[in-house]
Amino acid sequence: MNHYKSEPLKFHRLPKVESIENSRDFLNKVSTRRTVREFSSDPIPKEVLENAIQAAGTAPSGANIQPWHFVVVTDKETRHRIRIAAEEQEEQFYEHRASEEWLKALEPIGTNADKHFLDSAPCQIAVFLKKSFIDNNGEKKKSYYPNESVGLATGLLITALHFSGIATLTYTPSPMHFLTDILGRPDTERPYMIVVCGYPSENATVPAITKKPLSKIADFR
Ligand code: IYR
Repeated sequence: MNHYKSEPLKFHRLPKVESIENSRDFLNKVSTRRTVREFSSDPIPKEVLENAIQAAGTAPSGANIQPWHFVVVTDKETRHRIRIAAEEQEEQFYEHRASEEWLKALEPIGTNADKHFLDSAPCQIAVFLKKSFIDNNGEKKKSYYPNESVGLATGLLITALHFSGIATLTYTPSPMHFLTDILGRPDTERPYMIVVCGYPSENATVPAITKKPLSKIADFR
């Protein structure tokens, strides 16, 4: 039996001029995104978070399995528990696990084991990757291309938040299985990233770094 059910594509073809204009507008807008590490405690409107996560959920995924789950953590105690657990790992990382070469690469970013932003930022979105899932027949099935899929969704998430005026920090303590325990997620999921979000604190600074120009990241053949 063929289970492929199709429907008409809804696609609005833009006139060339509008297409170019939109591409330029988007580039200008997205170019102002910076990873922020100093946050004010001002809360984020709930609908902004809901819409951004729904935007993330539009990402393409292997066999449309949508192998992601987002836990939005605004509860102060839970955020603090995550900070304590993350800093424990980070101390190990900076003191023992990171190679000299890695520490050198992080120097221009100015990071260290102190993760105060996990307390100060009003929200942490914990992104989980579903290695497997239960299908409609109650059977356990594995996900396809979950890394690629969840990466795409997380990229959309930070872009949607940026577009909504929210600053983010894509944070990956390593290892981060502590998130599975603290947030009570099943072991069929792997913690993928913490997207720390909020408004930058007044006088927040960011590392003076630049993005590579087009000529260094692409060639046209
Ligand atoms: N997880 C550590 C180390 C770190 C690693 C990379 I790669 C970065 O781009 C930044 C930091 C930390 O967050 O401090």
